Amino acid sequence: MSDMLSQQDPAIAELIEREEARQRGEVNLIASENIVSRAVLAAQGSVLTNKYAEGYPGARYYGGCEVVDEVEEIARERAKELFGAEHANVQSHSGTSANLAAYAALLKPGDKVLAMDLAHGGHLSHGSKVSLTGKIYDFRHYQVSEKDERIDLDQVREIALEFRPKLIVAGASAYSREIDFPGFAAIAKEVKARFMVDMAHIAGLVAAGEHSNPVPHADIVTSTTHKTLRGPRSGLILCKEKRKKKVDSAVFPGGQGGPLMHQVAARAVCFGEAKTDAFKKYAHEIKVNAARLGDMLVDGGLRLVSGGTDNHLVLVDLRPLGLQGDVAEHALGRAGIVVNMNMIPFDPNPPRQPSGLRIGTPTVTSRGMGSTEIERIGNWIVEVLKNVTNEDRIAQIRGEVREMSESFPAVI
Ligand code: DSN
Repeated sequence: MSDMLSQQDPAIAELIEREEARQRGEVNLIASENIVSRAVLAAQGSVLTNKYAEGYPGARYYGGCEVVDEVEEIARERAKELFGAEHANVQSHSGTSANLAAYAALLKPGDKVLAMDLAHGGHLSHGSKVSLTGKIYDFRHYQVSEKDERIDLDQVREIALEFRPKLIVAGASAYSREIDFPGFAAIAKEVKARFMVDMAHIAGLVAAGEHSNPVPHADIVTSTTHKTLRGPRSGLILCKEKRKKKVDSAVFPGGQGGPLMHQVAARAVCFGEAKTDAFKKYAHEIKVNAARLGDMLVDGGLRLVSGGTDNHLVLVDLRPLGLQGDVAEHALGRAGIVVNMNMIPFDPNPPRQPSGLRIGTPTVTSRGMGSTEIERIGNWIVEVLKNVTNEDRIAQIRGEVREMSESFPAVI
């Protein structure tokens, strides 16, 4: 914490210090979170925040953009190289903003879209009724199969043949299996639909070659940059050169004003980091840690949706222990283990008392935790979930969690 902030605004400085201490002393297993490097933090906290730069490099609506033009050019080039894309738009403020822009570039209001059901692992911005996306476009949803809780491309094809969507969307926020992008692309081609992938959760795995890359198969790929990709909170859109104009104008002026140039710079830093061998090793370890943690939870009597994981997360069915997600999330929270309750496919319970937990390993992996720590975390989770009313034992575990967690860096 800078002395300047502490002197000028002690209330906010103290809250930032408290949040740092919380992150240092807890085990964070939120699948969509991560910790960024000091270099990413430095770019975000830079004077680039002062600059208005509506438009794109070389075609701005403000003077004084010669430096930020270079920043954005570097960010775009690095994103293109990292994912093998012809064009990158690095201005979307978030993943949902990126999705809104992608839809606007491909669709007209009222057009039909086929995407994954939120209750089966999809995302709000994939046409939920409570999202603007579900109000503007006519969404229908595919689910995972009841048999193995995986995406069933036969079901996707069947719905697509009957519904005749203009766009098919693949991508999820609570799905633990590899997604078959060529399989989706073939269905889209058959029904003459466009194909879009939202790779927000798995972007870091894709960058490192730990998940197949959707870019060669999709018309547009959207992402966030702050999940497994480990950059600043922001969005990203990748597309072919021929869609560049529509995508760029859907972002600005279509849906946003001035880009956040400090965030654009932080994205550039993140894309640079994602090319390194150290990042590739981290992305591999995320998967190793998730698989190991999943095994431990199964050994402890829990069930994993689809029986396991191919990526950074496991979706846990709590019903074998007779628990609901809200109770489990709160008990683990009291022990310093941060997770989020989640619906499981075909969940008989409501979203606020769902049957599942979503558990991910990006943050603990970034902090340097490996098999030894994952085993301790797995044991703690099982013990807490079997003793959700034993506050003495939960408090003891809280102490053990803090001691282990504080021995790892909270900023990398
Ligand atoms: N909220 C994010 C997640 O947790 O998956 C997606 O936007």
